[in-house]
Amino acid sequence: MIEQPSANEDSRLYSEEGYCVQRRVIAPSEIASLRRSLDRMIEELPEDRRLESLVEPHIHAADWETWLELGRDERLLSATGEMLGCEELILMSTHLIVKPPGVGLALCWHQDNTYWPGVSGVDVCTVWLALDDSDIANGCMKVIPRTQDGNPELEMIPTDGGDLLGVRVEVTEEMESAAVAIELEAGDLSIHDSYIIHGSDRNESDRRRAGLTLRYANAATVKVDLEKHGKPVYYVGGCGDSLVEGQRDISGGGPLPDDPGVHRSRRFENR
Ligand SMILES: O=C(O)CCC(=O)C(=O)O
Repeated sequence: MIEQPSANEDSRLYSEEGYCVQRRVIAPSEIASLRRSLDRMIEELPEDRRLESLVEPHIHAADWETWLELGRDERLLSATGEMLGCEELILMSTHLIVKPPGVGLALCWHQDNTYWPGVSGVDVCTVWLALDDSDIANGCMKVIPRTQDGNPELEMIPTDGGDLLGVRVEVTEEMESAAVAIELEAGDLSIHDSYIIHGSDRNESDRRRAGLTLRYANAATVKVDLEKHGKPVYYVGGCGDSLVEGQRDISGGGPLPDDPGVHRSRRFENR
């Protein structure tokens, strides 16, 4: 289990090691409410539907506003802005990764940035917010520190199946032995660089493991081709200088739009 670093160490950890952890960011009552929303979502799905890939709840959930509102939450934005060293942020996507007890799938070692068509730029990170306690037994995320160095784009190799993503990157035993398990309590979050190698094991425990990923980028340095991206990009924080035509401006806490925007992603499709 990793120790809580002091607040002013987070940026150094993020820029050197490629990740950081922040504890008790979202209050237990708010987590309980998000969990209720998730549970309602799950109740609506066919019983045999896998839960590891509930994509874009901020677009597809019946109460999408809840998840979009979270995407522009000041606590998440200030933590993210600090790590990326910027004031203007866009939210590119969200993804609920729910590993049911006993059967939750593994995610093989992979990078994030290489998955996202239409995203150009390196100042991109993922906030991983724990909705359930997440630990080694129920398949918490693991990262291999410093593998983001130089933003390498590693080859994606097809897996034999039985995992969530169906692809992996090559990792030596030595690299794997340096992996850090990111154990979080519900309400804690981690932030990882989009090039760091990360993954997670199956959930062999009798406890669910649910986390929400939010993919943020520096609006000033990262360009997103909306056509290729296939879903809305939300401008969530900043003075507006880098707001691009086609992005949806929800910065500043005003009312959310009436609908989540035009998108081609199918409801809770597999990633
Ligand atoms: O939830 C996990 O186990 C892994 C998360 C992940 O791969 C990601 O955030 O890209």
